[in-house]
Amino acid sequence: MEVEKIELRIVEIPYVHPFETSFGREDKNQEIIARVKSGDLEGYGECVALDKPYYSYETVQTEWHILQDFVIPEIKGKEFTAPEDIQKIFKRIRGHPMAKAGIEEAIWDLFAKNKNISLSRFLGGINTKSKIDSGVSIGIDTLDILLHNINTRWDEGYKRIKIKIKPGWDVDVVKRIRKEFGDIPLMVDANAAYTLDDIDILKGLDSYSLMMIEQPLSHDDLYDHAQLQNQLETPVCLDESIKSVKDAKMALDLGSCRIINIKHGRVGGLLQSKKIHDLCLEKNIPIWAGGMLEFGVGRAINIALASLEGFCLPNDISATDRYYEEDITEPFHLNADGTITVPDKPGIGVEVNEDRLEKYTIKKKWYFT
Ligand code: OSB
Ligand code: MG
Repeated sequence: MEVEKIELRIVEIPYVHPFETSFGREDKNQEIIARVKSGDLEGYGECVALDKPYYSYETVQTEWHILQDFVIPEIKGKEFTAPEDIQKIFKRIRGHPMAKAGIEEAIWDLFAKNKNISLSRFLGGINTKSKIDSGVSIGIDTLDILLHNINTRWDEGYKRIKIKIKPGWDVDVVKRIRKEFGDIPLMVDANAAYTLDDIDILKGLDSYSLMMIEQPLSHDDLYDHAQLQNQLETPVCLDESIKSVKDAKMALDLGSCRIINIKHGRVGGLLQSKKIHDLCLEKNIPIWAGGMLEFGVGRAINIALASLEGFCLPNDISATDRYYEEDITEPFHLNADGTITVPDKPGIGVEVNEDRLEKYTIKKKWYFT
């Protein structure tokens, strides 16, 4: 297949509630939506970097630059026999996984639509699940609002609760949640806010039967995490630190974690995600899909990924109404059993609504027209 046209858009949608992590509080999200065309077919991808370089060095602006100036010119006129062919173009571009992922995923979508099968089936064949387990990630807030939010989400049926922590908002908060909600499946995510000097705090979390502690130490570290995991009963789960299959291998060999969170954007797309999935399945390492507060396109891609058999823990993939009042695709709903249904229509399996896409677009450009 030849990609005849590509469109990039920066789309901005306000959150239903501000979302606060250890790196800050935000009230809206910006994503790049990539659209690739071949004949009558359209494939969609979503670049998931935030607009500030706090979670990762990439931002919406760096994604645009990398795609426009280095990736898109290389795609022009190329014949693709499979989505994997894009890797040749990516090879000499160092880093920038989220930029790469958005365009790679649009090409996967295009191929799946061309084969008339869902992205889930295209990625995982017959072993894929028809529903994925849904968890919810709850931001930092006042204690009252936090407890209220947990109560609401638990009632809605989410299979596990994740709260964000940071120094000064950790052990006491967890203690209080255990007191109010008993033995619910609970985990914490520090987004790299601690160092080994905080070992006593991290050990303090150990007595609350948490499912895992996500990314307690530096975003680029594997070594200190290994020292930490050695001293904790609770599994460490790595998010920011795993940017490639190689990182996953090193982390597992070093004993830096016992669980891995896979984000399609963070690791450079679906091929890399699948490779990490395959590695973890072989080594019996539990994995789940992390989220970047995606819009409908990115969420659909995340759901397809999480339908692979190795994803055995609840994912950070919640219903659309937990993030946005209105989205660029039809909303995803939470089923009564705490799952989200994997679309079975071709490709990502949801439609992009042109009017709403236009409504929330703040910049757009077509290439090769
Ligand atoms: O660390 O998992 C994270 C959101 C933005 C950036 C980083 C993270 C998150 C979340 C939200 O936790 C997950 C979701 O999309 O529901
Ligand atoms: Mg995280």
